[in-house]
Amino acid sequence: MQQDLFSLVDDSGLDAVAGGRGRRLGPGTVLFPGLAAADAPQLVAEINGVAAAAPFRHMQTPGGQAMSVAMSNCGPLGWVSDRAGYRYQASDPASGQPWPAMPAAFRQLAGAAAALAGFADFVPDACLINRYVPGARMSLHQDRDERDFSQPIVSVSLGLPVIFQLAGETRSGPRLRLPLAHGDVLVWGGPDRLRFHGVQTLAAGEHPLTGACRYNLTFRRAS
Ligand code: MD6
Ligand code: FE
Repeated sequence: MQQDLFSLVDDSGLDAVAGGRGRRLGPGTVLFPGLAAADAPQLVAEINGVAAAAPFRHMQTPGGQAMSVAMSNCGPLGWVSDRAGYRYQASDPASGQPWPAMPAAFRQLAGAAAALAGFADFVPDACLINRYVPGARMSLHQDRDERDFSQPIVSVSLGLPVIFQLAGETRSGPRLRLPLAHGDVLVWGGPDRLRFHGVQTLAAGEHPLTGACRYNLTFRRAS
């Protein structure tokens, strides 16, 4: 009863998920503002550890252009792009070595966020780490290099804020412009799994934990 009265005066209750910790943005999309903020110092330390073994690099698109976002990976599989195309592979092409192990804190955060969004038993086997500096962007794309589209994706933003664009299953049509800030976790899957999305150009700034950059962790079940 209390709940019903409250919802009359607070619209935000209508799309609340997981006791108000998440906000539903689509049938399979939930944003958890600040969910990773408390863990962020540890997450950034783990990123630095991964990057010591598998340094950030600007991969080439299949068309031969260097991407503005610098990338690394951890976990059994890593996402790579080069003239041959996009794919997942178990070794870092820069070193020939396996990607660094996925830190337990990464796996736990991804599994917990997916569960809060209603995707039970998500066990990622790939974590792509994106590093954006001012001027970097990611153009509109679909994530479709994974084998099983019934598995969700968990995306964690750290450091400088950015505007994330969310379209439908075609490039054209209306786009939601979603600000993503430090510690925000976005989970999507189910009917939203193939939505087009992109990241607008990062603006200059300084973040106390990451300096002049934004990191994004994208957790996926690739195999
Ligand atoms: C980024 N993220 O936020 C890039 N893809 O830097 C993605 O491309 C992405 O955040 C699928 C699901 C969530 C994402
Ligand atoms: Fe993506």
